[in-house]
Amino acid sequence: MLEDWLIEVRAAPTLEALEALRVRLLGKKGELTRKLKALKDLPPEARREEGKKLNEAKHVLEAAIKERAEELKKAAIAERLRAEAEDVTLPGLGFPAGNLHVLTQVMGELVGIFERMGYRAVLGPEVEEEFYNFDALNIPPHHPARDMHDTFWLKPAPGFEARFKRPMLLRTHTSPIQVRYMASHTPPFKIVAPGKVYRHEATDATHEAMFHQLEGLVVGDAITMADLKGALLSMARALYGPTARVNFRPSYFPFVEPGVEFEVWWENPKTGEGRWLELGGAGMVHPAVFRAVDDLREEKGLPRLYEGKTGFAFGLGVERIAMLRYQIPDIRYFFQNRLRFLEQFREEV
Ligand code: YSA
Repeated sequence: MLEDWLIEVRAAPTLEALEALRVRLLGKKGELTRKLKALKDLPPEARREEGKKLNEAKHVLEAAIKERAEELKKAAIAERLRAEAEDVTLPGLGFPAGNLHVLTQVMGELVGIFERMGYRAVLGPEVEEEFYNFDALNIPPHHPARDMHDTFWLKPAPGFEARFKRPMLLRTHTSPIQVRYMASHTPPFKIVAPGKVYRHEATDATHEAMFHQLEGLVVGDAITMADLKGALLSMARALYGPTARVNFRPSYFPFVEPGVEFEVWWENPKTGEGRWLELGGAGMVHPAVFRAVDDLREEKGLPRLYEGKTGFAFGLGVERIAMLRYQIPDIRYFFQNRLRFLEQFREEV
């Protein structure tokens, strides 16, 4: 009898089954309990003997149930640990990798092309003084060229008037960097200056109120238009391949003389069709700009350096180059920050 019960106890599959078994054997109406209750009907001799046997059996059974309960509890914990374990050897999920904005990539490529030709890349402020953006570039007040650049003028916040010693604006082109660089450096030098520029213009497929330009400036002795054309041709070939050509059309910018607009012959690699694309303005640095720079240097107590120097400068729109390269039909796509657009320009890593 006891042996059978012990077998059952040790085989109880769960804590619930074990509890049911305990009730069945040791509960108020349990099998063993009933036997113990029945002792009173036995003659005294047999009662003592049977009572001893049954009480021992009860203790053995209780100990066995306790032992089995411990076993089952341990097994349950082990099972939970197994089920909830993290597999630290699994490879991670990984983060989606970001990528540089397509315009940042194109700007980097342009700057790299010029750096390989020995140019130094420099930056200038986006919040600029009227003097550098216009006056020093031979665009005096009321000059009609100011109308070509619809300007965002800045007003000082109350209490900051003292910081605005001269009228301030958001630069309308990267050309003010020419003046800033010349005022603090000794020629000869070759620089390019990439950056954001701002114009208070109505937006359409090819015009934005904020866009990017790349400025170039080379100053030295006996620099000519041929050097300018050579520099732009090298850029065009690096960008669009050996069939690229550069064309100059006479144009007017107050800070160059002669001034040109330059266009690049671009052949669509898919169709083989070619066309001229206007990329920007360029020319030979106007003597009035050299004079303004020397006046500024004199004000700062620096020697005049630019009389008799020659130089060329150019400025181009970066969006236009990117639009052409990737057949992007609308400049506004660059700045809408839609991932579906931006993710197309993931760099290979
Ligand atoms: C000219 C002669 C130099 O010696 C040096 C620089 C220059 C360029 C001059 N500073 C300038 O800003 N000329 S520009 O007004 O014709 O702009 C140059 C280029 O910027 C344009 O050819 C065009 O590609 C781009 N651009 C102009 N307005 C834009 C624009 N791109 C997008 N949105 C706009 N609103």
